[in-house]
Amino acid sequence: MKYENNFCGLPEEYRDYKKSKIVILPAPFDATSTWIKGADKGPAAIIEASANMETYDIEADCEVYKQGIFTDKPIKEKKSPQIMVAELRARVLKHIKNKKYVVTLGGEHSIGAATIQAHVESFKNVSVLQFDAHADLREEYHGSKFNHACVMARAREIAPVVQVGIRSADITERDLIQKRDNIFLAQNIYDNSNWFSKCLKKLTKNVYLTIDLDVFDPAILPSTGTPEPGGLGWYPVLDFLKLLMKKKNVVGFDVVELCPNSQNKASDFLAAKLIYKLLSYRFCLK
Ligand SMILES: [Mn+2]
Repeated sequence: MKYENNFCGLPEEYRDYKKSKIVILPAPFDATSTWIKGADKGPAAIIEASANMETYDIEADCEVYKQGIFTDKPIKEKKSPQIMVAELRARVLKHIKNKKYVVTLGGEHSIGAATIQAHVESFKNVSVLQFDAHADLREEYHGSKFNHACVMARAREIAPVVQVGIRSADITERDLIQKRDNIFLAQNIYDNSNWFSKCLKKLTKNVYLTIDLDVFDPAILPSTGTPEPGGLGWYPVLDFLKLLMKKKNVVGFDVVELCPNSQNKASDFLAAKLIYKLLSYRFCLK
């Protein structure tokens, strides 16, 4: 695909590795998803949509691409989650060592095992903030600890985890969901901002952000593996993320579970814009 290696379709001077502060890392992995397949097409669809996006952000009053955005080659591993996690983790660690701000594009959520680990290892005192319709707290799923449905169970072993937008779970997750006060259910937050400061208080100074796009309402983001009704809206999510970027040091993030539909590109565009907005907030807001 034409745009595969150029997020935002930037001219050469703004996508040189050495000069770039930001790295976009495509991780087109989809081996464990259970219903609608196609998350492996997500990164290319996001990158293609991004090339058709206007690159001045009105809200942040800036052109964040001028910080330099290098788009890396996609992670090749397609079958085994363990090998993919090892490869992706190594790639993320390399970029962090080179002082890059890493944004990973999924792929299914199992890629989070690698990105979360790499950031928790590289920065002190990191907490993980997950936006998702699903808690992903299963100890094991379909015989694997690396399944997308277990990604937050793995994260909890190495860092505090705060979860936002959850509205679907398995009975085996019931106790964890009821016991934890670090979960902000969609039913309680979809129409208000009362949770913003409570949520920020649960996080440490350094935060790794993982966004499963199914956190959004399927009315605005239908192209995902499991489109759960009752999701969050565009502006409430942005309002919170803007505040998060101001108050915390968000050390990196990933955006996962786009399952593109060739007939409707709105979801692809939303994902691209969300990433660009997050970068604008991170690098331009004072
Ligand atoms: Mn999910």
